[in-house]
Amino acid sequence: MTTTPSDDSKGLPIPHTALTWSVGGVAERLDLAPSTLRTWDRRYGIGPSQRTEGGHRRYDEVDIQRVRLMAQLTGRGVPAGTAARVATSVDAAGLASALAPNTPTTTGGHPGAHSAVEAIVSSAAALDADGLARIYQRVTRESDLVSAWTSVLAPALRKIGERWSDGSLGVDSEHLASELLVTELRSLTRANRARIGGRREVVLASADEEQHYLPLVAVEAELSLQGIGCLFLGPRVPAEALIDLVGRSTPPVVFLWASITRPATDPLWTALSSIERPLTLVIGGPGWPEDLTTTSPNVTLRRAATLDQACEALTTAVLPAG
Ligand code: B12
Repeated sequence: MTTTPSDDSKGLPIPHTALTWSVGGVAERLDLAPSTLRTWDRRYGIGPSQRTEGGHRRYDEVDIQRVRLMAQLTGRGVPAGTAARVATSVDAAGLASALAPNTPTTTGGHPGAHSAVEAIVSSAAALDADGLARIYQRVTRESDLVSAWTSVLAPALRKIGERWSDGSLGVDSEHLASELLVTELRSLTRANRARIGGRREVVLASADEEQHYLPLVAVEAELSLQGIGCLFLGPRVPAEALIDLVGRSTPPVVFLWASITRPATDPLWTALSSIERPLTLVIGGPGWPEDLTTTSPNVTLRRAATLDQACEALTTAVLPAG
């Protein structure tokens, strides 16, 4: 070690300093094995920006914070290759903000939400299927599902959507990220099968021509935790088929999702007027118009803005009062 700067507080702007550290010094400071530091340098380029004349590694403050971020991400289960891509893609300011103890994020409510979102998006961009599966598993087991969805999974999906839209991430990444999330959420539902038995009390469907259905899978998983089973119809359910189903059989509780803006004259609303038995219809997603009402006396229409609200409305409709 050449010298020991006294201030090592996390999250402060990283000082530009001429002071540099040896492998041993960094290892001691960050509580890592020297061999780990050498491996990260050799394999992933997470190393010092300088060497002594004799070829010894010399880390400056920015190098050290990059190693710290690498250690933090791998410590949370992010695969080393993906963590390295994240750590090398940010500059000094990005490192300071990623390492800040209470990084303000748009997510909140889940430990490490900000870096989990980043890790999901980076793993999707890198088509790192194993890494994604591991992060999803960790995130869904670290807190309750509603928090995990609201703070991490939905923000990550929105970010993936933005990156797809600006052309910086391919549709292959979008498919991979959603497929693996479906797998993870379904494993939660399967784990609750015994609690549900054979009951199917809520119909889950996406609107006509609507391909997005991930929120249905999240609702299915959350309801399964509460012992409520679902009839999962999935994406692109024609209005007539849905109305026919709820007209002739149980259950009379339906959750309907739309991400894409619905047509001004949605056939569903015409079809709903023919319903002859009581139906609770909960709608969710940005595709529905603001001012939706139904004239059918048999239909109770509820709008849910969040996963939590959707599950609350569905549970209330299914479970006997009191
Ligand atoms: C994954 C994905 C896909 C996958 C879907 C896989 C699957 N199994 O569902 C695939 C690749 C198939 C796909 C296809 C398409 N997609 Co897409 N897709 C997405 C992505 C990344 C996530 C979808 C999702 O699950 N969203 C649900 C939550 C996470 O997001 P949200 O609805 O914005 O959340 C808000 C609320 O709904 C609420 N909320 C969040 N979670 C929940 C849960 C519940 C239960 C409730 C009630 C509320 C709620 O909170 C948020 C704050 O307001 C979104 C990005 C996005 N922002 O949604 C794009 C996105 C929806 N897709 C988009 C597009 C354009 C398409 C395609 C038309 C592309 C194409 N040209 O083919 C097709 C759709 C064709 C069709 N007719 O449906 C656009 C839609 C723009 C628009 N409004 O018209 C988006 C927004 C991407 C973008 N930024 O441009 N897509």
